[in-house]
Amino acid sequence: MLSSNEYINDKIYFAGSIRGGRVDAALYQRLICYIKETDIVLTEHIGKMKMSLKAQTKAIDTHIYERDTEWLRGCDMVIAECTCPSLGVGYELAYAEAHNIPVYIFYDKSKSNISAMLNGNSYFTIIPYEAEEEIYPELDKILKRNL
Ligand code: 6K6
Repeated sequence: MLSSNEYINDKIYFAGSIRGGRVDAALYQRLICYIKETDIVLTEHIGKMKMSLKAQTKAIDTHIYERDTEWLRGCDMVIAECTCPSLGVGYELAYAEAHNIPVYIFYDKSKSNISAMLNGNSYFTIIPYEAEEEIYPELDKILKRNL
């Protein structure tokens, strides 16, 4: 097993719905907290409970797009929670695929159906779950903890 100071931190791009709906924001926050125990989450803001969902100016959205796509190009993997459908997350997953970044997609199969455009694409690792507790051991495997 690697000791904590031997662990190589991965840069994780955590993707979750923002303007697609914030129903799972508290879950995103817990998952981000868990990943941060050993790794670096570039997108901590996804778990913020107080986030304005109002339309922004084109200039602000351009800044968000440019910063997020730069982070996507530079990350080690994308971990997405896709129970709440989001156009932005869908775009990010395709962007990551186009840049050969590994993508892991979680969704609660008792609450939603995953898009065929994700489920049908063998590039993506899709991890359906029914209870939140099932997610954490899967994250341990993805993050290569307990080697
Ligand atoms: C403030 C007010 C409204 O929006 C903001 C800030 N918005 C965003 N900040 C950072 N990343 C964003 C923002 N909006 C979308 N994203 C990216 O798209 C995130 O990385 C999410 O994974 C994804 C969510 O897309 P939508 O379509 O659900 O917003």
